[in-house]
Amino acid sequence: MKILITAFEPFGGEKVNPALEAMKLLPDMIDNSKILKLELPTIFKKSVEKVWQYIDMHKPDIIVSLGQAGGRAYISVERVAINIDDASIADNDGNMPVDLPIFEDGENAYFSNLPIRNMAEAIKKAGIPARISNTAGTYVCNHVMYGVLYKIHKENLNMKAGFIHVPYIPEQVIAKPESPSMSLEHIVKAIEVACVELLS
Ligand code: PCA
Repeated sequence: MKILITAFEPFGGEKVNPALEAMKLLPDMIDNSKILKLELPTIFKKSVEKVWQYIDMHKPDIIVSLGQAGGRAYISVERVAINIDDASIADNDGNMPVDLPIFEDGENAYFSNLPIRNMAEAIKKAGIPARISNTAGTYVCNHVMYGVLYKIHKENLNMKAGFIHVPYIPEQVIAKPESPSMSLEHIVKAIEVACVELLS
């Protein structure tokens, strides 16, 4: 099996993206499965184009995309991606789409086809706060989750895909100490545990 992990570059004025830092620390193999890693630009369209190209070239069995959800205190295993781009801040290329469908010919929403309940439970069992989230937002993370699931549906690909949002890491909240954060070690552990679970 090949698991593709994607993560985004920093955005919104942050110096790091905890999802990207966590991806870098993941091992190259989990449970006999090869872990492929791809960094994505935090840019509408370009991010989806890049992951589509990679999927066509490397044909992973499973795609787990990661992103930062600043303000959340727990690992969020996302249930659903919706067909809307609605940005409240510009992406890293200055785009700020409002109320626009991602793909005119796509469904209103696609559900993750990963075992999200088991993944969230496994992360909690490892001692790390986690829950299923019913919104991946309307920014670039939802855009990529939607774009990958759209491709899987349209091309009838035998692939599983989903999205995990992670909290800020402590160094990001020094100037905003009311914001929750989680250690990078816990975030990495949570993703590893989630991968082991979805392979089981
Ligand atoms: N989080 C943003 C986009 C990139 C990232 O890591 C989001 O939740 O949409």
